Amino acid sequence: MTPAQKIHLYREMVRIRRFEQTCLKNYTIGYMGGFLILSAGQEAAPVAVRSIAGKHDHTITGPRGMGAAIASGMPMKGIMAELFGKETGCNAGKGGMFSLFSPAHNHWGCFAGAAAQTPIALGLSFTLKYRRQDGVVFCFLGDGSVNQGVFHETLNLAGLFDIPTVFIIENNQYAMGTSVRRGSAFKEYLAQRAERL
Ligand SMILES: Cc1ncc(C[n+]2csc(CCOP(=O)(O)OP(=O)(O)O)c2C)c(N)n1
Ligand SMILES: [Mg+2]
Repeated sequence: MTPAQKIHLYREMVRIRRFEQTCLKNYTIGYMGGFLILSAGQEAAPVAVRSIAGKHDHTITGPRGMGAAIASGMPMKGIMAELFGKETGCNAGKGGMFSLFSPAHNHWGCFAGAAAQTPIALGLSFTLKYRRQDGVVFCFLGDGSVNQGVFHETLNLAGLFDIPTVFIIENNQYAMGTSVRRGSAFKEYLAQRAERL
């Protein structure tokens, strides 16, 4: 990477951090309602993915997905307005945190149920393959979400029908209060779950 490219990636990460800090400030004093799920320390993951994604590629996330929405190029004003429940929000202020999506930016949003985004990612990938369209789907999920049954069903179907989807496990070591060591039978690395497919 050139220095200019590195600075661009760093700027993107700082942009996410500053945006989230502003949200936190407004949320704490009660100006912003609903849910607010932040990603401090995890900004590099969506920025890195978007930096390698092509214009036909897609992203989709779990609840901790503000960074991916911002990194997709969705305007920050629309995201902020959504979080404030305003009509000018990216989903007309109807869903807040879990409605940060924009088909125009190939970003399909944050899903609240643990691993709920994984079968949807597979459906998106299947659509691309079925229509013979270019592009791949990058699906983010947390270390705890890896243990959800629906993720296993998703992996099985991806393997069975040869549907290419890139799953990115953001392992921040905890699923709420449960450490990954206590919650996962796979002790070395979580991607082991998909290796036989
Ligand atoms: C199906 C389902 N069960 C339980 C919850 C409650 N819940 C919210 S966040 C969370 C932990 C998620 O952990 P992880 O996947 O590691 O993501 P992180 O919060 O660390 O980013 C749980 C269990 C949920 N959202 N969905
Ligand atoms: Mg986690």
